[in-house]
Order: sequence, then C-alpha cells, then structure tokens
Amino acid sequence: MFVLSNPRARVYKTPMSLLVKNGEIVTASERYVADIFCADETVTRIEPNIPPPPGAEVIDATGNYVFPGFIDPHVHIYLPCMGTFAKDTHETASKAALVGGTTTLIEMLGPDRTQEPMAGFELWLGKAQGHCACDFTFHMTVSRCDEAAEKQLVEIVERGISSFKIYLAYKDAFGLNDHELYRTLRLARKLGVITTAHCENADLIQELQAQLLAEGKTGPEWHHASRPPIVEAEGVHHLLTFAELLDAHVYIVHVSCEEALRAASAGKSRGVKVWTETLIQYLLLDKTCAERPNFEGAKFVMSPPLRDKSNQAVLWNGLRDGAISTLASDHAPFDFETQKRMGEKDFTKIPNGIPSLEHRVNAFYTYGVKRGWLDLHRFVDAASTQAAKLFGLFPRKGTIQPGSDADLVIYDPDYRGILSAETQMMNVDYNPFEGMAIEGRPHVVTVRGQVAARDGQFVGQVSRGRFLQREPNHFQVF
Ligand code: DUC
Ligand code: ZN
Ligand code: ZN
Repeated sequence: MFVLSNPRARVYKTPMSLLVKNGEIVTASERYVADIFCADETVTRIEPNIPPPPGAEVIDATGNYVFPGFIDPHVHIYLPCMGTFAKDTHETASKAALVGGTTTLIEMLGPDRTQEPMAGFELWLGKAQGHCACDFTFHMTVSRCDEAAEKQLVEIVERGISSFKIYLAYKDAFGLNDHELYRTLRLARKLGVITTAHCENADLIQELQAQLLAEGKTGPEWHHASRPPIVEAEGVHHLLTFAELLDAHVYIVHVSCEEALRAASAGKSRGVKVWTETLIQYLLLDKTCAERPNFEGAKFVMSPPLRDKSNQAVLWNGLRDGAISTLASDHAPFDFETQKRMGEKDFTKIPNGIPSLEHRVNAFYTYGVKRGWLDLHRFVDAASTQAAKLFGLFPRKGTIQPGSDADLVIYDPDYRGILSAETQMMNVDYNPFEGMAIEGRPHVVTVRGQVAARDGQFVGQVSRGRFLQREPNHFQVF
C-alpha cells in the first residue's frame, strides 16, 4: 500500500508488523515449526502460536519452509566490459534477485586501472542507492595499488566496505602485478579486510589465446582451451603464496574445477586463511555448452570457463563437506544478439559472463537438496549464512533469530516449474538454464519485514534497498 503525499513522490507505508505463522524454520543449524513476529524491520519473537497483534500483516506459511534471506556474495550489475555494459540495472537485477529468494547482493565494485578508487566507489554507490529493491554492499576492486590508491582504500574501508576484490587475470584492465598484489594483501591484513580473488594466470591465458587464434581457432568452443584448469590452479597457488607470507585472509571466487579446489585445500591444510566459492553454473552446466554450433556456445562463455562434467561431483562434494564455503552466481548478463556477437570472429572478444542471479537458489535447491547432494542446513549455509559470516553481515543477515533483519524466504517445496528467458525477470535475451525443471520456489520474500516478491512476481518497492555498511575484522567463520 502507498500514499501519495506529493504528486512527484510515492511514499510507501510499511506495515507496522508482520507475523509469519506455522512455517518450518530452517537455518544453517536449526529446523523447527514456529511463528515469527517482525517489527521495525527485524525479527523480534520466534515462538509457537503467537496471536496476531492488531494491524499486523499475517502470512500463513503452513507446509512451507522459512529460510533466512539468501545472500549472493558475487554479482556484477554495473559492469563496463569489453566496450559494452552488462544489461541489468540495479532495478532489474534486484527484482530478479528477490523473485528468486536473494535478499542481499554483494556487487563487485570495479573501477579499472585508469580510475581513482574513490571515484569508482562514489560511482557504483550512486548507481545502486535509491534504485535497488534489496539490500546491498560491495567488494571494492583494487585494480591499481600505489600510495595514492592505498590512501583512498583506507577511506573506503572507513565508509563501510570490509572486503577487497582483486583479479590475477585481465591484466591490462583490472589485473594486479605481483608488487601490487603484495601491497594489496599487506594493506588488507593491516585493515582487517578479507580479499576476494579471481585466480587465473593472465600471461598464460594471453599466450594460449594468441596461439589458438593463430591456428584459426576463433569460435567460442575454443574459449575453454585458452584457460585450462591448471591455469586456474596456478592462480590459486600464486595467491596463496602471497597470502601465506602476509598472513592475509583470502576468498577465492568462482572455483570451477578439481585442480583449483585441490590447490585451495592444500593451502588451507598448511594454515593459509583461505575460503572458496563456487557457482551454480559450474554445478549444472559444462564445457559442451560452449561447444554448441552456430555461435550458440557464446551464451556460455565466462571465465573461468565451464569445465568437463567430471568436475561437478567434485564441486558438490566440496560444498557438502565444507571445502567450498559458498555458492554464488557471478551474474554478468550480456545479450546474445547484440553483445555476445561482438566476438563472432574472435572468441576473445565475446563479453564474458552468464546471467544466473535469479535462478541460483531454486536450481541449488532442486539439484542440490532434492537430488541428495546436500541437506537443507548446508543449502542455507552455502547460499546465505557463510557469506554473512565471511563478509561481516552476521547475524544481521544469514540467519533467523531475534534481532536479525526480517529478510525471510517463505519457500514452497511443492512448486514445479521450467526455467525460461520468456518468464525471467533478468534483463537479458537468453537463459543459460533454458528448459531446466525446478522443484520449489519462494512463495513470499520479505526485505526487512516488507513483502517484496510473491509467487514469481515482484511486489516490492524499488528504492527499499539499503547500503550495508560493514566493519572490518569480522571474519566470523565457524
Ligand atoms: N568472469 C565472467 O565470466 N564475467 C564477469 C567477470 C569474470 O571474472
Ligand atoms: Zn571473476
Ligand atoms: Zn565475477
């Protein structure tokens, strides 16, 4: 409901309170049936049989799970890339996120080497603030590290950013050289900031790309040959050498294969403070997608690339046993017809990325929980709680307990549907999971106590999302 207080502005009235009745609450560690009462944007009571107070909005969750709002710890929304821009805006991306059960986004804030870090921070914050329907924060990309950049990074941390992002790939645009890598991790250690890292050896990729193109291998089916698993594993090992030396906390984004996971686990077992993330794409798609004829494969060009199918069981097992902490989307939507086609004559010019933000949770539930790879607790942990703990949002986000933000996903396990570009909210002309069946989806999704999505429709308020300021030194990992 909204009231018009002046002709230009819609002022939305949030219900004073929300009561969710009879749902089965599932967190990373608990499972029980109870009512949840929310007031002033937070959960205030969890008990059986709470009588509805006057004026409260009541939702009957009988037969549904109630999960904490899911957190996507790795998305790209405002993304300048290879002379074009990723297609979603904060409005379209956050609507897609909410319909799919994701209530918090951690976006890669990515100035390139020519931009000042503070100008980048202001630019990305300005793009999101007032235009995002769910809560959000950023990993601050360090694409240059000298004395001037370091001073600005200190200020950015003071303004509420407690994680950095670095690229070992994409050397001329975002990638750091080893001197800068050393400085960045040294600064992160000093400030109590965790550093997320894209690990692939940039020079090896450049050599392999040049060799393939010289041999006339120009189609998208050659993309994965230019970035083989050992190139990713080398990146992981390289990063961990620096992290070990500097005693820095690091988080490896988008681990795609057994070789890279093994390098990360080797680091962990020698005491390096390292955590890993994988993506829904790597669990459900494989390199044969990028080999589809008539340039269709371009829809599946991302980096690190989709791998041999044999890696999928390794990644599922890693998620189950905790070797992999989190599941992300690395959402990066580029239209097939107008943007992916930029690389028709040269696969290195295909904008890298796959749209996956909207369907991460439902696909993870269907193919992870329903197929027996994960139990419900580990599902919630990997898709929400671990990200909250690693990135300084717990217990405000990532769980359901008195005092937590009332971000709730009332999940209907009986829903059956098919994923398709025709019905998606993401602003892109294809769906990488086209035709895939899902079992279960959010019935109702709330953002700090306000209903934002219902049965596949966005019903919230576009400007509701809040910038989540985070404190450093909050590595709550259990
Ligand atoms: N990889 C992608 O596929 N897209 C965005 C950035 C990245 O590292
Ligand atoms: Zn990346
Ligand atoms: Zn990414």
